[in-house]
Amino acid sequence: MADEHGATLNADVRRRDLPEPARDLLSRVTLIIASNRGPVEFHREPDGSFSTRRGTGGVVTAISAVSRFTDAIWVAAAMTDGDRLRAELAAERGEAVIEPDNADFRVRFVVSDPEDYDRYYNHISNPLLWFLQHYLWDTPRQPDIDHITWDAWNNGYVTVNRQFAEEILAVADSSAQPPIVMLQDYHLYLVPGYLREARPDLILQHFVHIPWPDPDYWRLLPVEFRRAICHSMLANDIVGFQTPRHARSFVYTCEATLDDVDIDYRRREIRYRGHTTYVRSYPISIDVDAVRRVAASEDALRHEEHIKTFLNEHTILRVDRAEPSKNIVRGFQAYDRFLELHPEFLGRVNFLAFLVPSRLEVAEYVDYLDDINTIVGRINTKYANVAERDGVAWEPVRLFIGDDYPRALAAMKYYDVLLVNAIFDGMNLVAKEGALLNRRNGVLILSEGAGAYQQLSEHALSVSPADVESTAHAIYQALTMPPEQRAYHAQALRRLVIEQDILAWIYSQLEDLAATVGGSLVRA
Ligand code: GDG
Repeated sequence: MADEHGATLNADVRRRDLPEPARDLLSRVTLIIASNRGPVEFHREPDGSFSTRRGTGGVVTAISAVSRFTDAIWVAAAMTDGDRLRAELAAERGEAVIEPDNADFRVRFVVSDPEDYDRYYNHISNPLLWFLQHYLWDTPRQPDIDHITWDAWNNGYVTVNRQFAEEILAVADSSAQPPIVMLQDYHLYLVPGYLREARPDLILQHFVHIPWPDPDYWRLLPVEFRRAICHSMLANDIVGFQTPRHARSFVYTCEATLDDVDIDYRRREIRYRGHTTYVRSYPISIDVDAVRRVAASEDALRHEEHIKTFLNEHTILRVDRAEPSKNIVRGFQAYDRFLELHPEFLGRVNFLAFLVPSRLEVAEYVDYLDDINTIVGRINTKYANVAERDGVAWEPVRLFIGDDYPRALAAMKYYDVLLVNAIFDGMNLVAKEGALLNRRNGVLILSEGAGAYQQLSEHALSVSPADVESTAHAIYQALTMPPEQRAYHAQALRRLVIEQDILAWIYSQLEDLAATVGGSLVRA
């Protein structure tokens, strides 16, 4: 049995090491990671020196963990003025890579013209690709692919992807060992094609963090965009997705988009113009130790005291970036419906929502935040004066808006129900963090559209994301679940998360690289 933080489980099952073939592969290569956002930010201090701020998140942890076996270099867009200045300094000094203080890897920045970057990031990557891949369009009205979109594609997405490829090539060309390039996500779909053209010998792997929709939905994009994306993605040796479902959709999309693909469905291989791409799934997870550390930090403990004042006999929680794919508004509609159906809960349950404002330069995100505020105001007004709690009027929903990760983790310790009803989600790490940290044997309500569903659904209450009525019933079912059943599922969820943490994600990718393409390095 684990203690309430799962410490025993941790010691028992988690510390597997990097398997030998993968370790052997890493000892013979240089690992190049490329992602839009890098693992470290530079800032210029008044005395002219540079300070660095390390990024957080699973991918950074995963690469740090394997960087002791290999030389790892991270290529990323320069985000801050400090990044750009540091990149200029590196160019003046003729440094191929920058060595940040206290980092496990070196970095190289892609410095783009701000307008190109804006077209790449704010016109194509986020409003277009992200929306497409989460099926977010109201299709009779959106998207309009107009001259602005075409311009953003040709003079933004293509431009910045080419720059990424150039910087990666500069690193690869100066590396003494054969390079393996691990590309991250939808910002960089065109990079593998450019890399393969220039260096047919490179080993390329691309992990897509978000869902991959069916080929019919991709048809909303111009055929030139689709072809360019599929053509380039098939320059990879391995393409990885969060779930087998997304991997399958990718195979179908390539089949529907390109004429000359030859697909082996059983082996999950696509042959295209003499090259084979393996299509695999690697469910991402959390860094169990790091999440526990932040949750136990002074900062989190301080928040905990405050959060406790908002708990009720029953507490429902949600934690999300405030954006449409997370389905926050329908979550509140379901809560409202639950209160209508079960007035016996009036005054006895609080819904706490910790929301991080996100991508406020995209109009739909701003509108969505307004919709959230509107429905919360409506629910709180509707139930004002129906009940009291500790002598004050009951407030059924409490919104916490802001960027505060320790606070969000602190809240996860106290829910009775965690509502994760995303319409579509690559994985959804909140479901996993909650399962790890919660101390009340809380019940997970989980959308079928979340990537996490594949791993966690057996121990969660499933909801179809648009089904407000069933979500209301699920809230009731969760709040009335017998304690022993709650405990059983909560422990099973925690065990699953601990067993398959972020190291399992990176290790399985490296094992596949060693098994499928490692041999070609020996021959080279
Ligand atoms: C992509 C995919 C996939 C919470 N409050 C704050 C905050 N958080 C943390 C959460 C969690 C993370 O942010 C959000 O997790 P997601 O899974 O939604 O990840 P995204 O980065 O949005 O998205 C997603 C993921 O990539 C990994 O592959 O799971 O499907 O969309 O860890 O606890 N973080 C900060 N401030 C907060 O207030 N900084």
